[in-house]
Amino acid sequence: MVETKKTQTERCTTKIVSLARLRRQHRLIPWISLLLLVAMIVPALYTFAQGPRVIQLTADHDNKYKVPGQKVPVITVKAKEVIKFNITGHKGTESDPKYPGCVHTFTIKELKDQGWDVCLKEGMNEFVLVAPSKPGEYKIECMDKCGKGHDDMNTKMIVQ
Ligand SMILES: [Cu+2]
Repeated sequence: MVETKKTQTERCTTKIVSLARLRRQHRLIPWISLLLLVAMIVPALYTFAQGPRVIQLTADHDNKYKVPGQKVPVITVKAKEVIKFNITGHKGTESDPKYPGCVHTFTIKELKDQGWDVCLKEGMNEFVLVAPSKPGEYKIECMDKCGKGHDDMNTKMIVQ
């Protein structure tokens, strides 16, 4: 009988101790939440501060789009990604009177109304575009009749 009572007391003490521990753990929850929140916000702020990803291209003399380090240029972007293009334009062999002042264009026919129709001038062209929301393959092409090779002046853009 005495032993049973002792065990009960022990059990009670254990319960109180674990309750106290639980309370201590509960007190930690807001701090853990805050820490998680900070861990989530900091990378987002960092990305925001860095600005959009920059993609470099050349629209060259020989009427080809070129990406440094790529033999067959392919641009890969994420759906709705904001991209900053730095495109160096070099005049081809002909000028198209339909595009005065442009040496080439940077056009996706089905996205013209979303700004994907840029006149490329001689020298550096910097502009920002938003990738389409629909994943798939898109064809970037030159609409400015720039001479020999113009009909094949295009490059693939993959939207993931
Ligand atoms: Cu062209």
